[in-house]
Amino acid sequence: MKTIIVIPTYDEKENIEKIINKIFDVIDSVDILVVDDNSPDGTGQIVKNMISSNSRIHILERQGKQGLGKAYCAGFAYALERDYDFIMEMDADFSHNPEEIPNFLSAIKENDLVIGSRYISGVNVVNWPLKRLLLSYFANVYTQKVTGMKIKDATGGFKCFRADMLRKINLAEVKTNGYGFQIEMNFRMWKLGGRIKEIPIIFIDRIEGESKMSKDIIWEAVFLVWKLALGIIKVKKA
Ligand SMILES: Nc1nc2c(ncn2[C@@H]2O[C@H](COP(=O)(O)OP(=O)(O)OP(=O)(O)O)[C@@H](O)[C@H]2O)c(=O)[nH]1
Ligand SMILES: [Mg+2]
Repeated sequence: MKTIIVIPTYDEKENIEKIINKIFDVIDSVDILVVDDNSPDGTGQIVKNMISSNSRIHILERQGKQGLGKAYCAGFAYALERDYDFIMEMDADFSHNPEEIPNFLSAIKENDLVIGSRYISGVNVVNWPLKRLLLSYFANVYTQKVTGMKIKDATGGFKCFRADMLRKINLAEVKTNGYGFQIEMNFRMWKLGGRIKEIPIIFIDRIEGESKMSKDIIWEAVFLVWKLALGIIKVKKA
């Protein structure tokens, strides 16, 4: 079974080499794909230097910052073309702990989507300002209420997809680009009848590099859940 971990990056020069090395310390039987949007800080070059001595590392370079959703869709298309069985998502900024990757790979054996959840047993978030935590927590309550999806953490980006299910989604139709992208992908998998499992993770706020969170990303997600719930965005059904 072949697994690839897709890591989108924009200006992650402080983190990218460390996170790749840490992932391989934990598990050496995976490939890593960095999707870099031509980061001005040279993140792409750091990855290319690493590729010269490790064939498990890959890079997809895009012309400029086009948002997280588009980066992920490009990364998924790359992985699906190359026949990986499992496709993981993960941030570059150490908010997602590589030590938890084996838990995803174990749970995906019997599921189609495994979601790392901050809100299964209490609130497992370290170092986030209260404002950011409340935003995330209530965004998830709101998403559950409006869409009816029983997912406690629908906005997180530490996930693993079974490629055969991901293939059923037309990636060109995926609309959302900010953190609503995660909600939209979960919704599409749910409507396809995918087996979805949440496993607990501990989320740690980034220590190095800068956040790309913005008001636009929040508003996009606020409207997205209604568009999904009301069928304004059409998704394939099982
Ligand atoms: N390729 C690409 N990667 C992006 C883009 N925006 C964010 N990323 C990456 O996506 C991951 C998540 O972005 P973050 O900035 O950490 O977003 P966040 O987790 O919501 O916010 P903070 O953790 O508070 O910074 C990181 O690895 C970013 O480098 C983008 O437009 N293109
Ligand atoms: Mg982050």
